[in-house]
Amino acid sequence: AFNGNWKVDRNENYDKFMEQMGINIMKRKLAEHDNLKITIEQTGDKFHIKESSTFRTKDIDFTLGVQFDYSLADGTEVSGTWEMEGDMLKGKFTRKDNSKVLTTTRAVVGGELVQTYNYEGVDAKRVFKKQ
Ligand code: MYR
Repeated sequence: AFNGNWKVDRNENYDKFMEQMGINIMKRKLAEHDNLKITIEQTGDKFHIKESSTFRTKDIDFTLGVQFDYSLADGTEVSGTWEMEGDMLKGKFTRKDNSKVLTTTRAVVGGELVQTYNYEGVDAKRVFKKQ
């Protein structure tokens, strides 16, 4: 269900979320319009993700339940896991710089890929359309 090419269509509360993450206003303005595209290829419990945005392109491989490292577009390093719960992917990542936790989910809702984010009490959402 997650497989395919997804392009960000809209954000909800993403600026506030990034502010809570400690990202400065100039980077937030750029990130709000980062034109993020992700390609998801799932094979069993293994995922290959191609991320492309105005900031960078990046390939990510992970296996459900297995911890991996990831750098956010601003350079913040996190480590954590994705797990599947029903039809929803649930991610829990810990920042390496301050040990605080970022949680995120992915689900396909009405043909759109909805990714939620939570950090220190602030929730946000990015909604992607299939290409
Ligand atoms: C992936 O599955 O795409 C890689 C792992 C994602 C880890 C968590 C992503 C959180 C991204 C938050 C970006 C907000 C910048 C402050």
